[in-house]
Amino acid sequence: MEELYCQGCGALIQSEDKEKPGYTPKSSLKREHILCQRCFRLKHYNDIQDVSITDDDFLKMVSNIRNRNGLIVHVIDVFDVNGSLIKSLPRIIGDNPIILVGNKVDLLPKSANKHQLTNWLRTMANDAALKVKDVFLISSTKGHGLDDLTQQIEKLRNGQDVYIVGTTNVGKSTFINRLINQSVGEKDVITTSYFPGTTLGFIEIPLDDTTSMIDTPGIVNDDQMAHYVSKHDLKIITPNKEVKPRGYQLNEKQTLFFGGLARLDFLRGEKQSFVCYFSNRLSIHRTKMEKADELYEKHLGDLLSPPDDKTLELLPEFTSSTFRIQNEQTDIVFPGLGWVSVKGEDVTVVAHSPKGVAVSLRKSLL
Ligand SMILES: Nc1nc2c(ncn2[C@@H]2O[C@H](COP(=O)(O)OP(=O)(O)OP(=O)(O)O)[C@@H](O)[C@H]2O)c(=O)[nH]1
Ligand SMILES: [Mg+2]
Repeated sequence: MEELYCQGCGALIQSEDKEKPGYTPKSSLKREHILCQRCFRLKHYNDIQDVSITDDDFLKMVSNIRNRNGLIVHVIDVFDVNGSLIKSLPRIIGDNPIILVGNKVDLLPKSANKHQLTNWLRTMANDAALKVKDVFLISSTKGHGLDDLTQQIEKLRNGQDVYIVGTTNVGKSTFINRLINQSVGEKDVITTSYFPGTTLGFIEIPLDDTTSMIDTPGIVNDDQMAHYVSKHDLKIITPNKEVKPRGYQLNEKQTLFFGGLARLDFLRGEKQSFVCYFSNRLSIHRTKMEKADELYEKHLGDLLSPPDDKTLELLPEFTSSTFRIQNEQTDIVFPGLGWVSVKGEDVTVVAHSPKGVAVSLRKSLL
């Protein structure tokens, strides 16, 4: 019998085990385009079914690219660069050439300077010792920047296959859907969702008679906040439109809570502005540092929410790190949540985040 693959997620179609990827009832196998039950439910009910594939299985699958030839398009999420840039990419894709693509630019404030941002991404790639041929900024949902990128892909691929690679949820499948939509008019061919781990196998979209563009499953980065929150809370912390910067003039010994998922204490320094870039739906709460512990203990889950009850079960305890920032506009990054930008004329802050989601500093993005 011919092997069939789900058009939405790339899983091998089977009719034996409902719990395993690719399950499709026998009655649906006669259709021209086969969609597995999980994709069907995701598309029509936005309901995700967990599958029995481990992070390691995904990594192994994608690492097959090492033994193939093609152009690698490494898609990252500009709202979560630290969480989505894969530093170990060469181990996964061998010495194939790489184009770096910052997706979801529509989430950044319109005032963001695109040229500067592109250079900034190039620096981040350099710092991570990733050699990239070119850098692009796009929005797959809005369609921004796609023409320049596709032209460059065509030029650099040298008649070979193109692999779309990245951490989960950066928008790889949405990007390909956009291209399919532009070329043949069909919409939402590949399954996409705001849950991590949507694509389960390689999905080949023909570019010509002999070569394809290949969607791949997302590489899982354990540091990502997404693994510690409920589906409900994931929706709240994931921005879905342009993020409005929220500025706070803080005196030392004041604290900001980001829901109850992270906390920033302004320990020492002159009064100054802290500009916060988080999903507009995530509430920020200001308080005095001396009252912060009590507030957290009493109001985690209500005033300070998310976490909801489900997230509370998953969420590791807070750990804290102290940072001293001098003389440079700096972002304090809470991976997968957002960041706080400070001018940093000698500022000491203490950042609290769930254990495993490590806070870091970077030169300001905006
Ligand atoms: N705001 C915004 N959201 C986007 C963009 N591209 C994708 N998304 C959203 O990001 C989420 C993940 O998109 P997918 O295309 O499923 O991501 P993926 O990289 O294929 O994810 P996996 O298959 O899990 O690895 C969805 O909710 C998309 O709507 C974009 O350009 N802007
Ligand atoms: Mg996908």
